Amino acid sequence: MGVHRVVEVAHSLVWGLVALVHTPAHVVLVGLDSSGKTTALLRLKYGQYVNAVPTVGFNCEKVRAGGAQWLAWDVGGAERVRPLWRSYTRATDALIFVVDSSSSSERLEEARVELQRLTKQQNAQCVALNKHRPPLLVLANKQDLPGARDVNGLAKALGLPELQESQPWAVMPACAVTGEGLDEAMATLHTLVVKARKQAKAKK
Ligand SMILES: Nc1nc2c(ncn2[C@@H]2O[C@H](COP(=O)(O)OP(=O)(O)O)[C@@H](O)[C@H]2O)c(=O)[nH]1
Ligand SMILES: [Mg+2]
Repeated sequence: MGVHRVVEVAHSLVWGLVALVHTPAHVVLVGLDSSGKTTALLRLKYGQYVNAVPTVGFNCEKVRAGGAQWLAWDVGGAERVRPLWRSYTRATDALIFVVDSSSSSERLEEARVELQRLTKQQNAQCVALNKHRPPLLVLANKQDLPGARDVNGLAKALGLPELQESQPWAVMPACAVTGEGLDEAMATLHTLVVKARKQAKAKK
């Protein structure tokens, strides 16, 4: 390898790293209505509790969390708008599926069906486009409420261990109202995103 080539490779490596750290990762928040998506997003944005009104359309905020910059999209979760999730999740770097950890078994089952549908669709899209799967963070929200399930119980109820091996995922506890756990959850997601980007680069 000539000196020029070495410099070239070193240059592209350094800029690759800079891009990894500074380009905001696109992340989409999905989940059933009232799971706390907007509260979590506004908490991340303003560092305090903001009373969220039910989301019409979507919210988009640039936030810093978990040691990274994010461009976060919060899409409504009502049944009639769930088919729209697909358009937002197509080209994202990561997904956050927010769950109300205190919800009834029926509601959790509804969440499981939506989550499995979403990951299946995304899997098909990624295979078609020859892209890697964006990592999935399940945010076990509302941990402050009585009867909230822990992360293991939620992972099982949502069928996370049965997801395809090519789908990176993590589940983290949080309370969007106080902000507890949010930064740790975003740091975990960031680790998965960096890992996925590196693997995608290595494949090229
Ligand atoms: N106790 C508790 N309530 C929460 C939490 N996160 C959100 N909420 C409440 O749940 C309701 C729905 O929240 P919202 O963010 O609008 O849900 P979205 O429909 O998923 O965007 C609101 O009344 C929030 O104040 C949490 O961690 N704990
Ligand atoms: Mg909302």
